[in-house]
Amino acid sequence: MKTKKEFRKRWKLLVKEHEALLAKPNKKVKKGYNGIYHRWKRPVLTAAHAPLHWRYDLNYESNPYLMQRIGINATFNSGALYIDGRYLLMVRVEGWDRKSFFALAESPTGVDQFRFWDRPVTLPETDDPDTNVYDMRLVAHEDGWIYGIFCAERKDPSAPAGDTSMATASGGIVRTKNLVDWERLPDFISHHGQQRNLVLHPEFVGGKYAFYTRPQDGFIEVGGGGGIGWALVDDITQAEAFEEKIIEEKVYHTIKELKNGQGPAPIKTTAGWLHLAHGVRNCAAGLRYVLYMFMTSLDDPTEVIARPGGYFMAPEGDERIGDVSNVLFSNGWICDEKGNVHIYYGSSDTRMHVATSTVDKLVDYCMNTPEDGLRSAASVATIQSLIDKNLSL
Ligand code: M1P
Repeated sequence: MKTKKEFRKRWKLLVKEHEALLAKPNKKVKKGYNGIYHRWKRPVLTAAHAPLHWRYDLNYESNPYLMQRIGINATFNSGALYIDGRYLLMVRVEGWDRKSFFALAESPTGVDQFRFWDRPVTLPETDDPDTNVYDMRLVAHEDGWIYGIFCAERKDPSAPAGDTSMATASGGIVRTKNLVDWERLPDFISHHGQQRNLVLHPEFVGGKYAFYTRPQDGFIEVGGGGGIGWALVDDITQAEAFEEKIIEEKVYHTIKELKNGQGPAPIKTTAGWLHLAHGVRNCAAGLRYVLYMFMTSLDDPTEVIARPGGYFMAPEGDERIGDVSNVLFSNGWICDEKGNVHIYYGSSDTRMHVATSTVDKLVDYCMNTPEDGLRSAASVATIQSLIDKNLSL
């Protein structure tokens, strides 16, 4: 048993270490800059950033050893929102118990000093309680509400006795005006399979709510379906998609061969909607998740107008290692009033990072990066034509 004095001493040390971590400044990585975006050196959030009072019972009588009673395993895949110069992340926090939940973290700079709000989000449930919730996209819709669209996972009721892995995924929807009080709406109803990657478009289209969907045959496999779909919904308080049109397909022998999914809601630019997405391929080492971009037309958001080939960002260095290794996933980015873009991405289902760029650069990247020619010979031809162009200078 520790004495009260030892207890206090250890607590002081914990607070000191935690504060030092939260105050660590971040640094732009300048070495190897590709002209498109800068990575930042430190993760912006890790499990260790979780507030101490979420984890420790601070009462000497009930916790004389000052043990951590509740553990946080990971902080990743965060939605993002920019309000009055404040950078907000809706973080997927995963506990030692494997349950994910949501918590807001805020920073004045967008690249460091992220601090969790005092309490995680108490998410209202539907009549069919969620087992696990994750990957919330935050969208300030033109209807005046801030929406949180996330994956609601439940045990598959049709699972045979003894099967403890079969699950279902649906699009959960909440909305708020103040980021504190959340109203849960019925889950998105799809007639085209499970939905683990649902995203709300920020504007009405033809007077309707528009969603990026991903119809999938099963919980993990998208199967014969898949691709980034588009669905219009009359009433978001009873969201039901009768039709889903695939606007961005998965393609053989590309970075999105196995599956793909819309990342955050797209950013509106004068040249079109900028999209960030993830693409997944399979290999002997398992699934590899990378980020890629594309653009759609302002007149018709279902028309893809730019398809830069290959990946935009792939796991590098420490990002490659984590609970689910070789994964980059993004469901949040922020465009400020000056056109600066903060891209928030999770690495290997473990921690959160930021990369920075600008709208102008990202549009240039999308419009002028050659498309994937889908064959080795086409890739070589693309390189040859760039060499020819350079040699003619
Ligand atoms: O584990 C990698 C990712 O797997 C899922 O993404 P997808 O549905 O595209 O396969 C999600 O669980 C995501 O959170 C996770 O990062």
